[in-house]
Amino acid sequence: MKLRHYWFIVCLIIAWIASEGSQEWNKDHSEPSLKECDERSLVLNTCEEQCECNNGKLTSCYRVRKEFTEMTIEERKRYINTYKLASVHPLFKKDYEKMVRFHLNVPDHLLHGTPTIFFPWHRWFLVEFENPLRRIDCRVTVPYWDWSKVAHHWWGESEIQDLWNSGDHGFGGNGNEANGFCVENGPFSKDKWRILDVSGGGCLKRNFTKSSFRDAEHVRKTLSLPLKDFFRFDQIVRNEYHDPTHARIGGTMMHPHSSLNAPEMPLHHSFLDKIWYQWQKKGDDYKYAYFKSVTFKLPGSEYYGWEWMDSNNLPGDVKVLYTD
Ligand SMILES: *[C@@H]1O[C@H](CO)[C@@H](O)[C@H](O)[C@H]1NC(C)=O
Ligand SMILES: [Cu+2]
Repeated sequence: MKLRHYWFIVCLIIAWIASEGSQEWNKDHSEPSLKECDERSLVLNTCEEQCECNNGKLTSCYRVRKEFTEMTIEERKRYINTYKLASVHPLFKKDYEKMVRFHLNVPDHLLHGTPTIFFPWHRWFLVEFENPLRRIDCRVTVPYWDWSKVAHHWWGESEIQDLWNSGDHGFGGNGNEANGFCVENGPFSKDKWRILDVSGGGCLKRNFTKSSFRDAEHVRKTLSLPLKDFFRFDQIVRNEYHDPTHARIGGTMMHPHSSLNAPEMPLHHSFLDKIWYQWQKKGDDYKYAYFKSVTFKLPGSEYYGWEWMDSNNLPGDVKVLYTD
């Protein structure tokens, strides 16, 4: 018996030395393979963040937000499935409900009626909303919907590219007037998905008003506004881009108390955030315009608006970029 124990311990020691040795060996051979990324080149990491190669390490990684209808079918399905999981699964639903409540608890006139918090509050919201989705699948970011590209036919549902397509890569179409404007097709149809009780419950509703949105030329002109016209810029985004989109989609998107529950809401606000991001890119004076003068915290958050001005360096070590 004793001898057997002795041999067992000897074997353990040999195994330990061998494993140490092989770890060393692995270390020696894995380092050069990391250095294979070209210095300063842009590389996607396993979470599909865009990183820079620095001394063989991936640093400065950005979440990449893309235009929904330009994403591959696979990416679109991934986003929708993750969103659905986040909004119904017991493990994640609490985070989702928290987000819906955030919106409920901020007076609408403060959030949308003045420049005071509109841009930074929604930028903060997008990251808060995106984080739980990324805990489910770290490749997921909140896409944006560029309605200006389809301004005169934004309500289309039949093309594979349409946001409102009824396939499992789309958001489903207009509501059915004969049935209280409930959406009856796609992944969010009334038999598959429900609005949270805190914001009214029931089916997702839409009641499209089929008139044009502002077009790409309009957005281009808005982006070309000079620094001194910040308030004009802000006003156009809120009054001519933000409000009409909620109103023309109608139904759940129409009312401040329910709109955060509409699956299309983050995509709409992601586009408005991109417009601010593009305007800010024109220079540091554009990037840091106005919000330093707002001295109270964003309602529902621990942050000041000015902490959300630089998408290269957001609170929580978050970096965001938008592709065109
Ligand atoms: C639905 O949309 C139509 C057309 O815009 C509008 O006239 C009507 O009032 C809306 N109905 C509801 C219940 O929102
Ligand atoms: Cu909104």
